[in-house]
Amino acid sequence: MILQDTNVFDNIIESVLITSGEFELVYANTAFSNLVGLTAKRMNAKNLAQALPFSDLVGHKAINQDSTLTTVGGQKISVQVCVEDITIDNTKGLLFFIHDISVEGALLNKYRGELKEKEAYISILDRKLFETSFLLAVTSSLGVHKGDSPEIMTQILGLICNKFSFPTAALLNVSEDGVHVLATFGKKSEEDYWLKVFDKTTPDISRIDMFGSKTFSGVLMVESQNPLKKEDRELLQQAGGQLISRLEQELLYTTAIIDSKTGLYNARFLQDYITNKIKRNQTQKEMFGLIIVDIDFFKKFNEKFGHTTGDEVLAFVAKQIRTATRDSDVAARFGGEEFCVVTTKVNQNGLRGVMERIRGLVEKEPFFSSTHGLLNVTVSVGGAIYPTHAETADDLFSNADQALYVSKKNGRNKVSMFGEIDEEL
Ligand code: GH3
Ligand code: MG
Ligand code: MG
Repeated sequence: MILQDTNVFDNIIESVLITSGEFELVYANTAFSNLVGLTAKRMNAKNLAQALPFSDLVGHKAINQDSTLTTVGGQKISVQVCVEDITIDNTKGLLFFIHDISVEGALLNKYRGELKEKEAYISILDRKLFETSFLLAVTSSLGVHKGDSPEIMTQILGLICNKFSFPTAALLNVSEDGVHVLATFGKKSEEDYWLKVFDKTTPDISRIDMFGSKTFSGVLMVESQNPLKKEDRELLQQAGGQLISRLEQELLYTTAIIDSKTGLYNARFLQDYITNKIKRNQTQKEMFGLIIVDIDFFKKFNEKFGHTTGDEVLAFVAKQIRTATRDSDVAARFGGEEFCVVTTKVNQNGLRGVMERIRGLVEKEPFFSSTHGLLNVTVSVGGAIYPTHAETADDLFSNADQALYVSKKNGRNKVSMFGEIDEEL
């Protein structure tokens, strides 16, 4: 079998090999020579047999076969081989087209790997974006609403339902007193429903415990078709933590400024309030009144009926003061059985009206002690006006107190205004 010195396969990129039926070299192009690492001279039947698994290739008669070529250096190269029977000068031979796929395969694997890595990275970024925007929304909700817990809680539950596609959610508070529903959102708004499912293991209700301090711990409950994923649970816990610490702050603040026996502000709050009011009002000197209310013969309630009844009297008087004043007025328990009220935008006559209303409401409404029945309670009241009667907080308190003293001196259950008491003192 003889082939002309030059032929069409000489300069093509693919490797071409022509052998006799016995796999003896008839022709190999440069590409094949380079691929296998054999010069034309060394391309004998033995070397070729080491390079290509001829029996496998010819036996299968497939047009394209994946195979492995072994180079002279022993390196294995993945190839695709196409075998054809040919006849040259009446002699049968074989034509092999050999395509090196090792580089393509390696590249494909490399790109597949990189693509996977990028996809994983994109999904991590997506998640981070989701988490950050969610937590940001929670933080800004907490920032916008100052001191209005129910509204904040509902809004944050709404945010949670919206972001996680939950149909409904609730926030509960667990304390020594038991379980309380603080807020709900979505289709289940009845408190009873949430209290019922609180202890039960219900497949579509997930419970996320958010521990606050000893005094406050919260539970977020959400309805979701699938069980919560670990990362979602952690994210909700993080958001819940923010909410809880806000509620705790509010609770601490409330405890710091509210008198627990009466629910009115405490003395410290009132003093700060008046001091700041005067400081802010240096130029305009907008008028406001200070009223001091003192329960008459309060010691007797304690002595005759005990401290519990005494405390009930305190709560009763506090309630009457709240009823007699406007929401914008600031009412506080100032000492044992003394109360103060700051009324803004009021003149002397107006202030006297408020004082009289407080005194009258305490005297007229019957007070029933839980253990001792109907008791008579009266209060004495004194008032002074800023800046008419005093320009400092200390003077204002002292003047209102002097007026109160006059009410006491004049027989109790009375009302006196500082500006009108000089001649009486
Ligand atoms: P007056 O008409 O002159 O005001 O007589 P009073 O008895 O009301 O006045 P006094 O200031 O002599 O007594 C106030 C009493 O209030 C003394 C104290 O034991 C009692 N007290 C102070 N704080 C509390 C409290 O939180 N609860 C109770 N039950 N009593 C208190
Ligand atoms: Mg007193
Ligand atoms: Mg008293």
